[in-house]
Amino acid sequence: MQVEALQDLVHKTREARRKQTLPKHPPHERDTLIRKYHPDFRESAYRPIKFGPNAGDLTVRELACLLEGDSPVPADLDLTPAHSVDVLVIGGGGAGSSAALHAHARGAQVMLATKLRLGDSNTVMAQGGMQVAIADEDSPVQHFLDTLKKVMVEEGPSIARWLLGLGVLFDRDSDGNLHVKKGGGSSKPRLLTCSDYTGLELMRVLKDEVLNQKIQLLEFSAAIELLSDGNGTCTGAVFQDLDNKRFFTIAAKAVILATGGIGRLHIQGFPTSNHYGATGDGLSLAYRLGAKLLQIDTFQYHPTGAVYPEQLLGALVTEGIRSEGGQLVNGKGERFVNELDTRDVVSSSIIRECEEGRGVRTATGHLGVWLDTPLLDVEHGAGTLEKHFPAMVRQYKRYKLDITKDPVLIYPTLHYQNGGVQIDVNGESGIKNLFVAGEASGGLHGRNRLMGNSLLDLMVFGKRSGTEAASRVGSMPHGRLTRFRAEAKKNGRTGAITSPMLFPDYTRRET
Ligand code: MEZ
Repeated sequence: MQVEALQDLVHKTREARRKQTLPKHPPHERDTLIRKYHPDFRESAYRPIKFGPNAGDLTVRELACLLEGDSPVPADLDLTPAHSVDVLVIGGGGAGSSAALHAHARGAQVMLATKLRLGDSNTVMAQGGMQVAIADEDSPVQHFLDTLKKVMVEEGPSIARWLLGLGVLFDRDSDGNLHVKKGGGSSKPRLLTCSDYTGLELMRVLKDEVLNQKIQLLEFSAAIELLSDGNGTCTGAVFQDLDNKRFFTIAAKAVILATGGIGRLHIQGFPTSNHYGATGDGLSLAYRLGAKLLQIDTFQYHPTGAVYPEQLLGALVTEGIRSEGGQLVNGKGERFVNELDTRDVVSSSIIRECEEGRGVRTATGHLGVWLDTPLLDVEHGAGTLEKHFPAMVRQYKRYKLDITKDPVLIYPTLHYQNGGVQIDVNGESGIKNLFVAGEASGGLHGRNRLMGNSLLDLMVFGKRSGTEAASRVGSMPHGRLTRFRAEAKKNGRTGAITSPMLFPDYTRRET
């Protein structure tokens, strides 16, 4: 049956559902649910890493292969640097731009090199907002209780002031004050938003500022190996020019990895909300240099990824819609979870509904449940959805679907890598002069990141790593290739798989 024909039950049950309140899951039920349905608990998807700093740790098979992968750099490459800089930033998203701007502001000579174009990143895909404790009834302490790391929440308000000064157009209330919304799993409203274009607006402004400050920029230059002095200090990186495929090196007194997430590895076959370049490159690079990774067994599956139309498979349907009252409805027209429970609970509940036969199947075989979007206009007045979520309305309009009139079909989508490279309070990894900021770093959010904390994380740790990296002014030793290749060889892993992956493999295969 066509998806449109199955929507009827959502319209028919709306009035009865409006009065219904569903409690959040108590802790013991939550654990049972997650263990049974959350993809992080599918044992067959995991295996131990064979060698390197995390030898023996479990991670998903897709990532384990890349961490053990061989370097694509020819062993006899001439390492004479094409450029020598104080601070080399690898990655052109929010974390990289923030790091470059702060290092530049402290007088460092900065170069920002990125695989795609400046701004192509998961930052621009972040729709729902940035958590900052600025409301009267809120405080960084309260934010900390909802989160994990102290420096991140404490620096939120000053980061918001910095962004406002640069020109970010955050939403305001009718008195002109900054408007804050409440996100799922948060005890107070503290999401700063730019309707549902928050990350795009942040990136617009950061990108302008990187260009205004004339920070040296290398686009379409993919980092494929980090260099060291042979004694545990990072000294630069090897790149591949994606136009002519040539290798070249950049020597640096400090390197900041801001290479983003991992969604395009399509772990366990999941679709993703991530941008095309999100192939976890920074993890392989840092690992080969000896940096320890943290919590690489846990990933965030955002509850509401688009299922239909197929062209949007995996695209984010912002949590903001649930924060404003959008309800999740199964194929029988029933609600089945408190929509603002934590993301792991909501995603596990959706997967349960689908596995137990209460999902909705599209003509091409994809399963999902409904997100009752028209309910927002019913509850808050006609035009609410269009006014608060213009990006979402437009995303579907391109396919002739009107989400103000009809619900949308959704299923969890691979959204965020909870783990990553272990860093200290200034963003430095276990390798001297190698900093990591944003999604490539790990340990800040535990196993269940709150909505809106990633935009804050990348701004705060972009700033901290940029500031600290700019202070590393020691003499610059000549770079060497890592010894990881020898270790890979010892473990029989030469040549078959090279990493980083750089781009997802969407080669059409015969079935
Ligand atoms: O931080 C996020 O993941 C976020 C804001 C997502 C969203 O639903 O919009």
